[in-house]
Amino acid sequence: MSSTAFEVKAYPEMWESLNMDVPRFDKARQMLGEVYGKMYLSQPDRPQNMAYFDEMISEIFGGRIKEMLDVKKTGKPVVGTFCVYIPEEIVVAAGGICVGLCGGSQGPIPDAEKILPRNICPMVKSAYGFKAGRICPYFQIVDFVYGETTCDAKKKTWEILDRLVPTYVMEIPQMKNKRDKTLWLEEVKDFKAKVEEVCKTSISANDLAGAIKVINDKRRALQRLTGIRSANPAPISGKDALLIEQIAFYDEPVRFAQKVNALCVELEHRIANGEGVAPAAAPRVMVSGTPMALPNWKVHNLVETAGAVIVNEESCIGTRYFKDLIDENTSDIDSQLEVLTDRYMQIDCSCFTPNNERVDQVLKEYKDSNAQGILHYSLQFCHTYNIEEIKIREACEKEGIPYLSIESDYSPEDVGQLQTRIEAFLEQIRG
Ligand code: BJ8
Repeated sequence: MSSTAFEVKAYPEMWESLNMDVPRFDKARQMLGEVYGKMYLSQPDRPQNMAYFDEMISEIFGGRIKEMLDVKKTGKPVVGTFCVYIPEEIVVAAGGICVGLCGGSQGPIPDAEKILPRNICPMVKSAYGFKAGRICPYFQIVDFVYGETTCDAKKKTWEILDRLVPTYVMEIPQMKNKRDKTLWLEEVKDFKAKVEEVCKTSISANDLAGAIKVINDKRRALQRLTGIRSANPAPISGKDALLIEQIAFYDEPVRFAQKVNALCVELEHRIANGEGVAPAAAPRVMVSGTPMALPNWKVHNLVETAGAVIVNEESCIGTRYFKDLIDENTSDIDSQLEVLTDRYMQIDCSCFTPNNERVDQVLKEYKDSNAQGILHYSLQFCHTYNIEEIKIREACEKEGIPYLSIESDYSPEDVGQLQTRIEAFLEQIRG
C-alpha cells in the first residue's frame, strides 16, 4: 500500500436499503478515496490527531450514516440544511441530528442540469443533483430538509426539491433593522414548532440550554483552532483545517469538539517547539468568500501545492459558522430564543444589504491570522458575493493588502489558469 492509498469504506447493503443508485455511487466513493489519498495523505508533517478526521472521511458513507440511522430508530429526526442560518441548536434540543447538505462536487451537476438552469450556482446544482441522482446517503436518510431564502437560486430550487424530499423554507430577512429581527424571531419560533411536531416532543428550556452549550462548545473548539493557525510557522495546513470545518457539518457535535480540542493540544506543542507544516517564509494566505462544501478542496490544494499556506477561511464553512456564540445566561425559553436570534443576526452573509460589517470582519481576520494576502473566492453565478467582492477589493487596496479574486466552479477546466494566477499572486506576496 503506497503512502497515499486511502479507502472510503463501502456499505452497499445499507445504501441499497436507502434506495440509492448503488453502482453509480460506488464509483464516486472510489474516486473520493483516490483524490483524498493524493491530496491529503501526501502532505508532509501532518499532525497525528488528523487520524480521527481521516477516519471520518473513510466512514463518511458508512459509520456516520449508521449512527444517524440509530438515532432515527428512537423516533428522532435527521434534518438536512443548506445554510448556517438554520439554528441547529433547536434540532439538537429535540434530540435530532442536523446535517449540512451543501454540494461540493461536480459529479451530480449533470443530474441537476436536466431540470435546473445551467447558469446558477454550482453549490445549489450539486446539492439538488445529489438527491435527483440518489447518490448521497445523507440526502436519502433525512426526514426533511430546511432551506432558506438567502439567494434566488436557493429559494427557487427549494420549490423543485420539495418534489423529491419534504422541503420547508425559513425566511431570512435581507436587512438588519428592528422589524427584520422581529420577522427572524418569528421564523425561528416556526422552525422550533416544526421540529417539535416531527419529533412529537416539546423542547424545554433545559433541553435548549443543553443544546446551546453543545453547539457553543463546538464553535469554541473551532475558534481555538483558528487562533492557533495564526502562529508562524503554521502548525497545520489550510487543507486540513478546511477539512475539519467541513466535517463540522455532519459529525456528532460533542465528539467532534473533543477531537478538535485534542488536535489543538498537539498543535500548541508544535508551536512551542517551533514546528510547522510549512517553512516560516511560506506566504500566508487568507481565503474569503463563498463556502467550500466537501469535497471542494480545489483552491486550497492549488495554493498549498504552490508553496504557500492558507491560514484562515472567512466563509460559512469557516469563521462565519463559528465566530459568534449564543449567550448561555438565560433560563426561560423566550429569552433563549431571543439571544439565539441575536447570535444568528450577526452572521454577515452577502445576502444582506448593506453588509459593511463583513468588510470590517475580513480586515479583522486578516490581521488576527497574520496573513499576508487575501484570496477572494466566489462561486460562479453567486451574484451577492461576486458584487460584494467590489467592496472587499477596495478595502484591500486602501489597506495595501495583496489581493486576488477568483470566480470558479467545481469543474477541473480552469485549474491551469487558476494555477498561473495564484502563482503570480504568491510572487506579489513574496515581493
Ligand atoms: S449564510 S453564504 S451558507 S447563504 S454561493 S448558494 S449564496 S449563489 S451559500 Fe451561503 Fe447561508 Fe450565505 Fe453562508 Fe447562493 Fe451564493 Fe451559491 Fe451560496
